Amino acid sequence: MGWDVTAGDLDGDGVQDLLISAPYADGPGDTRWSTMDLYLFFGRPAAAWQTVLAANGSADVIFYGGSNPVTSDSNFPGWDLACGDIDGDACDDLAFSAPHADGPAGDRNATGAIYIYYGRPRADWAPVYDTMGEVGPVADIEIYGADENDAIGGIDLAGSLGANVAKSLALADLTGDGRAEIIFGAVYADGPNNARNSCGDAYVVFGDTREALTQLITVRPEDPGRHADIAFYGAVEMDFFGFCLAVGDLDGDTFGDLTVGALYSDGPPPPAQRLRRRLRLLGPSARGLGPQLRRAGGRSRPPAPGARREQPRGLPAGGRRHRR
Ligand SMILES: [Ca+2]
Ligand SMILES: [Ca+2]
Ligand SMILES: [Ca+2]
Ligand SMILES: [Ca+2]
Repeated sequence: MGWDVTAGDLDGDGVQDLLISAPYADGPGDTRWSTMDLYLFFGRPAAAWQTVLAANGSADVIFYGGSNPVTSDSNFPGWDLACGDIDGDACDDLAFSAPHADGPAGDRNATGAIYIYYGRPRADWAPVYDTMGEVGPVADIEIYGADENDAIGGIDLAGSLGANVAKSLALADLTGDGRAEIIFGAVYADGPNNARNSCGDAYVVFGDTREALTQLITVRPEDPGRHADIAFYGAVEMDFFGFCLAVGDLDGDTFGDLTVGALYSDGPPPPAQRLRRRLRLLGPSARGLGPQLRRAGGRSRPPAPGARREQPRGLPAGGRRHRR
C-alpha cells in the first residue's frame, strides 16, 4: 500500500481528500490476485481521523482494476494518481493510470490506460468502482494508448529508484481556461509512424465540458471516439521521453508550463556526430577516420531495462511479483 498517493477535493466540500494505491491488493473479495486497488478517504476534521485506518474497512470509496485474462498480467491501476478539475465545475476530478491495460477491446497488450472519474457530492459517490464493470461502475472516461506495450501513464525500471518517483500523469491547466488538461507519457512509444523505437511520446487531451469529453478517448487515430489533442515525440530512439512530467508556472504568466523528462536522452549531438556530418560534406577521402570517430563518440547509455518489444516489466524485485 502506498505505491502512489495524492490529494484533491473530489466531493467539493472544500476539504482535500486522500487517495492511495496498493499495488499488491487482490481486488473484490481477494479474487483478482495482485491487480492493484485504490482507496479514497474523504477529508475530515483532524479529530475525526482515526490513528489507524485499515483500507478495506475504512476507505470511503474503493477502485478495483483487472488483469489480462490470457497472461494474468496486472493492468496496474493506480500506478500514477492525479487530481484536477477537468470539466471546470470547481470540483476536482480523479485520474489514475493503468500502464498495462489492454486497450478498448482488450486485445492491445499493455498499451496502457488512464481512467477518469468526475468529482461529485459525497452522496453521489458509489462505494465501489470497477474498471472491469463487474462489481461497480466503470470510469467516466477511459483513455487508451496506440500500440501494444506503449504503457501509457507509467513504466517500471526494475531495481531503479525511478520506478518509485517518476510520475507520468498530470491534470493541470495549460491553456488558462480553468479546466485541467489530461497529460500523460508513454515511454515505450515509438514516435511518428512508429519509426523511432522507444523514443517515447507524451500526450495532452484538453480539459473540456463533459459533453465534449467522450467516454472513450484514444491516442490511435483509427480508433473511434475522441483523440489526444497534442502528441509530443522524443527526439531519437530510446530516449524514453515521457518518463516523468510535471506542470508549474515557470515564467509567472499564470499559464501552466509543461516539463517532460527523457530519461535516456544523450543531450546535444556528441562532437563525433557533428564531425561526421562535416566528413560527409568532405567526401570519400575523409572516410578513413570512421573507426576513430566510433571510439571517440559512440553513443552509450545505461543498460536498457528490457528491449522495446518485450513486455514492460512488472513491479520491482522484492515482494510478490506479477506474472509477465
Ligand atoms: Ca473533500
Ligand atoms: Ca470537475
Ligand atoms: Ca485548460
Ligand atoms: Ca507560464
